[in-house]
Amino acid sequence: MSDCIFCKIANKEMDSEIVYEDENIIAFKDVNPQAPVHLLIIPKKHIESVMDFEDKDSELISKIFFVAQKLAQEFDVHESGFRIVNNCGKEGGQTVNHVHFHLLGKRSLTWPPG
Ligand code: DGP
Repeated sequence: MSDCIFCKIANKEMDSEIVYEDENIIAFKDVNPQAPVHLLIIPKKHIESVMDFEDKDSELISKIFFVAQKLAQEFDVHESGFRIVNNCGKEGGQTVNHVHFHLLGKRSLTWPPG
């Protein structure tokens, strides 16, 4: 989608600190980090939210979690613990309408979220 900032990041039309990339997935540092480690993992193709996942995306969705696992190891939060967050829709707190998974770590995270 031409006006989607995460599509622009995926297409390298916009700068970001990329930490992982393959054919279908890209991960980069959040511009407004809420923890010392705050990464965003996204599919390169434009999918608006979790509610738009289709059966054909199942391999992609699974891969996203394996990328999260790999990044948790690389960013050394695999033992201390970390959180994977998806905000879906308005009341879920989604502000960018290109599905993304936050990986947060390196601080003690509280529950429940605000
Ligand atoms: P959410 O609220 O779940 O939709 O999270 C969107 C996140 O995206 C938020 O933590 C800030 C981040 N973000 C927004 N614009 C940019 C950007 O241009 N670059 C990067 N790296 N992150 C962005």
